[in-house]
Formats: sequence, structure tokens, C-alpha cells
Amino acid sequence: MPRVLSGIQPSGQLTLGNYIGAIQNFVKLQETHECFFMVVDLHAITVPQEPAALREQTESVAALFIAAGIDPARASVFAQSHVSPHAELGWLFTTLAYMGELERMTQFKDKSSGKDSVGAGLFVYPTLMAADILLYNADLVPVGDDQKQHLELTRDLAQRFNQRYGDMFTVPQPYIPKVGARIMSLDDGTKKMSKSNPNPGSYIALLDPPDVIRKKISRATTDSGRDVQFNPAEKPEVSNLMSIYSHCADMTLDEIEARYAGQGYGAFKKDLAEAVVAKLEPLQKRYAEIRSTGEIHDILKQGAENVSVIAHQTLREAKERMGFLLPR
Ligand code: AQP
Repeated sequence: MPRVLSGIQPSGQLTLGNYIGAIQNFVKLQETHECFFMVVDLHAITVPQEPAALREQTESVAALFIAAGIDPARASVFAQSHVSPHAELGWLFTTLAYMGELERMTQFKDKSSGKDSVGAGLFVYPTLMAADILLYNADLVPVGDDQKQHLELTRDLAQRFNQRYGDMFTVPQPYIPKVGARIMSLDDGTKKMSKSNPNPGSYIALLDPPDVIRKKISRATTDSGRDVQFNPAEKPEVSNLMSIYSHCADMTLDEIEARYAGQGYGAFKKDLAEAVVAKLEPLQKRYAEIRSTGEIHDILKQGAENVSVIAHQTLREAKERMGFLLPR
């Protein structure tokens, strides 16, 4: 069975972008693949995190995985920091990467731009991501469009290692959804929706109550026209809302255009809000149940146990090939 690995940072409240771009594919892939899904807490600290919030968000992201339909009996769900080989193999890959290739990463450029001091962790983020994936020799990595560049670097690092030290790592393939790979921010149709955006009005959090969702959608930026038309180049905000609608109401973009022809944005936004509320309602209900039982700690423990043997074996082999004297 081909192997899938992916992760999400507990760096804020998960958004509809994380759900459409990533989690919903995790749920599908567990049917046909051996799956490993992580809460990547070591990645989250590449920007400052408040300790209590990091702990809470780590538990929350794991519970959202389960609430969204990931079945811990079929997929291993774990916290990255519970499996120490991630950090160690991450260091080994940092020594294989070049400054120039890390400097070219657009996520690094976006997150560091305009800042006086930029953490070194943010710079080497992609080498840790490479370790996450290669540690398990994953065949397929489901990610949104924004992570494509990091995945290309992972492939380069795997090939570099294999060339220097002999074939060992599987060179992974990205799995990017055709629709919803890049859900945009509600206040700016040219930026992606992000959970760490300081303006909560820019994203729909998966746990936003219905009234908050309605308010955020009614305030979402639209252009000055009144046609509900899919045209990302000229109408990025409306097109983004249409993508969200298409996903939540299970309608095609053509069907949406036809339904709102001549009606302006008001009716469209109102129905969109109800579609999002309806889509998230079962997930929110299940989430509340999971959090009330505390079962998530057992799920994370079991997940870390499942994957640890593979992770330690891979790390040992990589160290051996690189010339480390292994303890006897
Ligand atoms: N707007 C988006 N549209 C589609 N997919 C998205 N993803 C993120 N935003 C969108 C996908 O969600 C997964 C988890 O991403 P992550 O938490 O590891 O980091 P990220 O890509 O940087 O996501 P955020 O929400 O923007 O987090 P912050 O604000 O902390 O950086 C990935 O598969 C990503 O592609």
C-alpha cells in the first residue's frame, strides 16, 4: 500500500483553507493508503508561540483531524515532537541544504519580510519538513498549493542524499487538490487564507460559531461590480467565495453562476454563509465530544508508538550511511 504523510502546524485556529486544501484529502486518502498525519509542533515554534496556547492548539488540531473523519484505527495520528528522530534527521538535512535554495523559498520571504529580526528556525523550516517526509519514505504528500515549493526541495534533498550516500530515500510526489488548493483570505483576494493572520476577519476558523461565520462572510471583501462570476484574475475575491461555496454546497462553479445571475452579491453571500455553517456543524459537534473525553491523548500516544519504530530505523540507517559511529 503506498504511504502518505502530511502535517499541519498548531500555529493558530485551523481554517477552512486548511480543511479544503489539506484535511479533506487526508480523509479520502486513508481509504486507499497507509497514512501518517502529524501535528507539526516543532514547525509551529519557527515563529513565537505562547506555551499554553501551543499546548492547547496541538490538542485542538489533533482533535480536529479526528472530528473531520480521520480514523485513528486506520491512520497514525501523532505529534511531531513525540517522535524525536524528526528533529535529529532535520539537522542532518540542514547540513545538506544550501543557503541559496533556502533563501528562494517564498514562505520564508513572506514570513520574514518587513521583520527586524527573523528566527533561524524559519529559515531552515524546509529541511525539517524534508526530514518529516523522508523519515517514513512517504510516496505521496497531500498539501495545498503553498507547500509545493517546499516539497520540491524535499525531493532535491532526497536525491542529493541518495547520490552522496547511496540509494535510500523514496523521492515523494506531491498530491495537490484540483479545486481548493489555494483558498484566499476574506479581506484580500490576492493573499492565501492563513491561520496566523492577525486579522481574524480574514479567515473562517473551523471552530467559528455560526454567527461569527455569517458576520465574517457578510463583511468579506468583494469588488464593486455585482455579477457572481468566476474570474480569478479580475474578480479574485468573488471567485474565492465561489470556490468556497462550490466546496461546501457541492455545486459546480457554473451552477453557482447560473443560480445568482442578475441577483448581486447579497443573496449569494447569505446562502454561502449558510452553506459553510451547515458544512462545519457536524465537525464542530464531533470536536466537542472528542475534547470532552480526553481520548485524544491516547490517540496521540498510540500514533507515536506506531511510527516510532520506522522513524528510529530510518534515522539509524541515514546516520550509518553518513559515517556516524553508531553506539554498539
Ligand atoms: N489557504 C489555503 N488554501 C489551501 N490549502 C491551505 N493550506 C494552508 N492554507 C491553505 C494547507 O494546509 C496545510 C497545513 O499547513 P500548515 O499549517 O503546515 O502551514 P501553512 O501552509 O503555512 O498554513 P497556514 O494556515 O497559512 O499556517 P500559518 O499561518 O501558521 O503559516 C498545508 O497542506 C497547506 O498547504
